[in-house]
Amino acid sequence: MLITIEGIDGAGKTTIALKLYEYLKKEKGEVYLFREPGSTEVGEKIREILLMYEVGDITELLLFESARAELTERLLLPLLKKGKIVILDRFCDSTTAYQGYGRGIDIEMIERINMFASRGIKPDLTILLDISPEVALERLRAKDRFEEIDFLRRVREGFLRIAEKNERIKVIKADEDIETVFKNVLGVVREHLC
Ligand code: Z5A
Repeated sequence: MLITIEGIDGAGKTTIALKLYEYLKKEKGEVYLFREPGSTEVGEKIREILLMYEVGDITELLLFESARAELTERLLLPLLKKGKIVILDRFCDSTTAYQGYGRGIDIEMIERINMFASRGIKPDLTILLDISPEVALERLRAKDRFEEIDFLRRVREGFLRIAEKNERIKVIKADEDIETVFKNVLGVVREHLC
């Protein structure tokens, strides 16, 4: 089973993904937690490149997709074939939301490249942590990070549009306290694991 966690920066994905991982590990035993971009040697190098250099929009898109292809090939395909539970902090929906709705690259083309890089793997469940960019920015500011609000607004709208088109995506309000958000996430996950 593949569970992906999505949302704009500061929505609480990493916090919730880790809590879910710890919970499911206790309940189910073998569970894996990965992040995009990253979780493979090459993927982590790509993350470093993306943090170090300002690159063009197409380069950025292809770097995210390269990290994804590597993660898919080395970890996702083998583990999912064995029936393992995998939690993934961001996946294809992030590319559609950020590079498509955020940067304005053609959505249809992004979806085709997403399919190609992920070898057609579809998450069984996607948790979309939805939060206003204003609240998310406050959280990021506390960590000395600054993002552009208009960009985050477009990305959030993008995520919500993707959710409207996909049954697998469950939208969870992420502006509540961590325990409440986690309880709501768990409710949805439990329904899918039964
Ligand atoms: N990106 C892309 O453009 N295209 C792609 O295809 C992919 C990614 C895969 C890095 O992603 C960048 O890559 C990101 C999207 C882009 N762009 N930017 N800019 P990332 O996932 O590594 O980075 P991020 O989304 O910016 O992560 P983040 O800042 O760590 O956000 P988060 O994981 O959603 O939140 P968090 O770390 O769990 O929490 C942030 C803070 O808020 C932290 O201090 C928490 O303690 C706090 N927090 C969390 N939940 C709560 C609640 N409920 N209440 C109060 N405070 C909370």
